[in-house]
Amino acid sequence: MAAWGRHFLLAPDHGGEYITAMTVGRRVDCVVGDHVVYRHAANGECAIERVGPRRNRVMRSDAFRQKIIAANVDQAAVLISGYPAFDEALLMRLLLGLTAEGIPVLVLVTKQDLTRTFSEVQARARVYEKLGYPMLPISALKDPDSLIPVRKRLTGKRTVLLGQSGMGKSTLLNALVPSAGQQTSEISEALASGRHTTTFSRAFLLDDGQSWLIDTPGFQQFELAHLSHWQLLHAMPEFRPYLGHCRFNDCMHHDEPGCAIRAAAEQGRIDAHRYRLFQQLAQYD
Ligand SMILES: Nc1nc2c(ncn2[C@@H]2O[C@H](COP(=O)(O)OP(=O)(O)O)[C@@H](O)[C@H]2O)c(=O)[nH]1
Ligand SMILES: [Mg+2]
Ligand SMILES: [Zn+2]
Repeated sequence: MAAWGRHFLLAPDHGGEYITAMTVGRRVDCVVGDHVVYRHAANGECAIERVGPRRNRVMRSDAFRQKIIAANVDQAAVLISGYPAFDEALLMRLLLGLTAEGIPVLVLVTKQDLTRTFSEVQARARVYEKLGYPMLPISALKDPDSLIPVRKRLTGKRTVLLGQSGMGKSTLLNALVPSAGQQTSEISEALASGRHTTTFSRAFLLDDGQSWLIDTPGFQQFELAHLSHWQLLHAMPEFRPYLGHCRFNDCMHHDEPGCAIRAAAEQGRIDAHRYRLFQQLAQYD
């Protein structure tokens, strides 16, 4: 249910109160959404012994380490706003990471009440909607009714909330789970035992009793060192029809002659800005 360093909050299968547990040893590593096996240790604490298989992972990585943010989710809600302006390269990396894991994405365009900046970001979000990422406009601060379609999308699912800092994630969470703030301070007390908490992930049950929202720390980076060039290419929905149609089998879709993807971008069949951003981020490989 919640993860703070090596401390975790577990919801036992048999029901009842949540319990706190720790991982011991370097080999056990778990995240919100995991299924785990735990045992009661002699000192009265609980220790996590094993982590079950994961059907998917929300994950970022650089050359040195991988960071799994959550596992076993049904979908991700990605927040973008016009003010502060969202970073489209970051959005793309997020969607690539999620799409590569087979996690469906819902794009929430926030702060609809800020009309001028909203219309700019919505125009850009329509590009993503055409690619198959459903988009909903919201104003968590000013218009509670805008959240009705969001609640519908969340029903019965485990949804991880993701977004760069400032997009309105906390505001949305507090609107959907009024007790979130209080629950968060309680859990940080229980898990951090007096230490100053900074970031942790936590799952909240919505009032309907059947939908889960996983809150995650905001971020300004989302690297994908764990994905191959092939995986990145296949996570771009608009590239798929053109893959295999380039002149050279080993085309990197950069400046090779006869590249079907570049031609599609030049002719406006693929969004040129996304093509350019892909060029930049695929340099990792
Ligand atoms: N006008 C407006 N401001 C919002 C809305 N949602 C969030 N904000 C503001 O945007 C800022 C960042 O919001 P916050 O929820 O803390 O973002 P987070 O960093 O993603 O958790 C705060 O000043 C919020 O009051 C909204 O729907 N409309
Ligand atoms: Mg926040
Ligand atoms: Zn090519």
